[in-house]
Amino acid sequence: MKKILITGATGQIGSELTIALRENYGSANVVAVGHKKPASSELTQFGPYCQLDVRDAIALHQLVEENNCDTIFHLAALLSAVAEEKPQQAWDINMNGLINVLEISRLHHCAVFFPSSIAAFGPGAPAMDTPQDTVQRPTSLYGITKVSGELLCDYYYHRFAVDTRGLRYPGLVSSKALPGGGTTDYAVDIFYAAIKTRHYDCFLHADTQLDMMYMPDAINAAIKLMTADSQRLRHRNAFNVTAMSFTPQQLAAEIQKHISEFTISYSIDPVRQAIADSWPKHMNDSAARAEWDWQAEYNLAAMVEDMLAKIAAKCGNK
Ligand code: AKB
Repeated sequence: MKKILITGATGQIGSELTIALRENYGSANVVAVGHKKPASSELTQFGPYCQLDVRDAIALHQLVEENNCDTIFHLAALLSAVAEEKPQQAWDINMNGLINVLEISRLHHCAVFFPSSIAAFGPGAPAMDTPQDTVQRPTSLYGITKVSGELLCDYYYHRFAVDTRGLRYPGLVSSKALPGGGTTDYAVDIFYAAIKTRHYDCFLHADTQLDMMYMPDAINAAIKLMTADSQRLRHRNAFNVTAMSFTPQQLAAEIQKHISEFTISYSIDPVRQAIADSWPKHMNDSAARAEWDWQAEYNLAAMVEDMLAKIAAKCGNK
């Protein structure tokens, strides 16, 4: 990776991955792309930033050509809950954005990173120890775009030799950018509530178990996969990766070890609950471990400790 373009750079993964890539590959060599003006100057101050819509194939093409990019991290997408509100728009952004990136990569010989998700599985897949290769019949629109994206990336690899690689991320917990419109967002919101009001009203049931990962591990996984020896990759796209698996009740209990007065209540959002109930509780990520030595650093306790310190500092509550 010498010259990198990253779409969705203002999003939850993008805002941290851009910084990490700039640290590793040089600020001038990472072109950040977002559909809006970034909330903080961090993305624009230290390297190139371009505002464009990933559905604009001509503008995207021009940018890749002008910058002579050899790698694209394509993160721009609508997440699960918002995709249920706007299914047509989600299909348009998630699928047309991806095919634009793949076409440009075919023409310019770029490698492509595509983040899939636990959402690529549906109720027919085993919820525990979900295998790398199993039935994928997702019931959410977001999940349908993710499984279609996995297949499209496989197609571009087999048909046109585009070096596509991807991960099935679990819910991601991060201290920087807020997630927007996801089903696993509760696992971030809860920290702000714990710091600010000592109470959180959760939109998922107390015992809804889902796979999760702390953002430093998610960033590390993306870079590690993109720099892995291609000879070892049997799966390439859509590797299951996980770090921990917990319920809202278990997360709240871990937070209470640090903030004893913290309380949690539950007001269920039926749309997000139905989505969560259709997803794996715990994926098997042995293929990622075997093919590119994937290993998470953060477990629940380490993640909670770090998140509380970072969110407290962010909220001026040091
Ligand atoms: C979402 O909740 O939509 C995402 C995901 C699990 O892909 N965080």
